Amino acid sequence: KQIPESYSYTQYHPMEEIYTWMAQIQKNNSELVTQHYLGETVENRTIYYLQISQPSDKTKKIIWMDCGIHAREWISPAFCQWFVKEILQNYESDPKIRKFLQNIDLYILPVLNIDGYIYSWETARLWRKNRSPHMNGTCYGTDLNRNFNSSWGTLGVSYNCSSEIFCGTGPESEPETRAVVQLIERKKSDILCYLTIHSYGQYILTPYGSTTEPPSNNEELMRVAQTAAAALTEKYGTSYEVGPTSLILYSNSGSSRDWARMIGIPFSYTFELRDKGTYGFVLPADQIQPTCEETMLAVTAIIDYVDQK
Ligand code: ING
Ligand code: ZN
Repeated sequence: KQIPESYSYTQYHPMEEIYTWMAQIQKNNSELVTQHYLGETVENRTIYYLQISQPSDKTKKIIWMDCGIHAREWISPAFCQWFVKEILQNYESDPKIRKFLQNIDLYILPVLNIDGYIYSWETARLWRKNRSPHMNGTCYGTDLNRNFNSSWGTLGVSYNCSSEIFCGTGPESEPETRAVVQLIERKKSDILCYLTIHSYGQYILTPYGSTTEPPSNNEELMRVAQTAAAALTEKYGTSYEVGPTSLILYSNSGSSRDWARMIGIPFSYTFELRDKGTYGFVLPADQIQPTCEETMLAVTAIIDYVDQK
């Protein structure tokens, strides 16, 4: 497979370069990768996701992974790109990849909150939300991870548009949220697993964040996440905690992970990548490689498990 050779996976990239990267990945790997339109942002930028599919007539299950829902969590888009690179680079040599791709298509969204990501690069490094204007343009941004239709607006949110956790004017009020929801709703009977990548804190979070009532398959969800975390730790000793947000952190409503589980996707997890607060959102570029390597092991463990289902 052909990975654009000049692209550095150990640096953070501005959005323009990620757009170019996506187009190149599809062009160089056209038998495996398709770039699809997902929707548009508040500021009318196009959101794309990459579909990695081995050619065959079989109907396959889907694993969804989104990155860059929060603008300042730069390690997240870096991981989605790393993940795509690893799959393509190892496709020929690793029979495990070819085997799970017989049953599974990968849908990878490198950056959902594109407007926010650009704003974080150009104006305010620690910007979190999208860039929707409110109150006649006096305050900006909805927290996209409070905007999904999962007990929307009830817990761990704010109705004040200047808050970091402003949940929006209603469930799915934001075009970025609706873009994800429309695709996932259309494909949901085929989606086995929904992964959403954030930072920081070193957690694999299980549903739910909005209630302490466990999902029906809680035991299995926990067991798979524990296995994934153990695989991750084995690489560099990085410690991860596993559990439902509502128990190990604090409750919040409107997250994409809760929503995905609530509409019936059996496996739904939030990853909170490195670190535990030393650098926080501003994780130095020299940690991109080890972070992505260890996270790759966790995600692969989840894929391997759901493939056996
Ligand atoms: N964390 C997620 C957030 O949306 C979360 C998940 C929720 C963590 C509640 C802790 C408590 O806030 C990040 N980093 O965005
Ligand atoms: Zn986040």
